[in-house]
Amino acid sequence: MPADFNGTWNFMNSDNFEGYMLALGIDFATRKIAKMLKPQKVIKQEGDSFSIHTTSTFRSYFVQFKIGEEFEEDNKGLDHRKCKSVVTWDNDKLVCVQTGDKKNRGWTHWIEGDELYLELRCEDQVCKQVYKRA
Ligand code: VLZ
Repeated sequence: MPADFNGTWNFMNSDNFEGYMLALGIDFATRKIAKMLKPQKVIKQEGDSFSIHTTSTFRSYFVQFKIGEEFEEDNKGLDHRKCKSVVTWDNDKLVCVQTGDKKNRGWTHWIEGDELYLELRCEDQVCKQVYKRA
C-alpha cells in the first residue's frame, strides 16, 4: 500500500500562501484574515477513497475523491471557480490536477515522519504548508 494519510493534522507553517491567494484572485480583506489562520486537516483514506476536511475558525473546505477518478470541484468558500479535478499517486505523493480557468492549478501532499506537507499551485505561484500529526 502507498502512504497512509489517515489522521488529524495541525497547521504549523506556510510559505507564500499570499501569492497563491493572489493568483486565485482572493480579495484583500479575505487574504488578510486567511493568512492568520491555522487550519486543521482531517484526512480519511480507505483504499482508493479519500476525504479531506480542512477546517478553520473562518472558512472550511471539504473534498472527497477516488484515486484516478475525475470529479467536479466547486472550491466553495475559496475562489468558487469550478474545476475538473483528478488525484493520482506519484510514488508516495498524492497529486491533484485541477483543470479550469486557472493554469497550472493543483496540489501535492506527502508525509515525512509525523509531518504532512502540502504544496498548492496556481499559475506561477507555489505555496508550501507543513502540518504536524495531532
Ligand atoms: O487543500 O486545496 O488538502 O482541498 C483554507 C481555508 C483551505 C481557509 C485551503 C480559508 C484549501 C481561505 C487548500 C479563504 C480563501 C486545498 C487541498 C489539499 C484539499
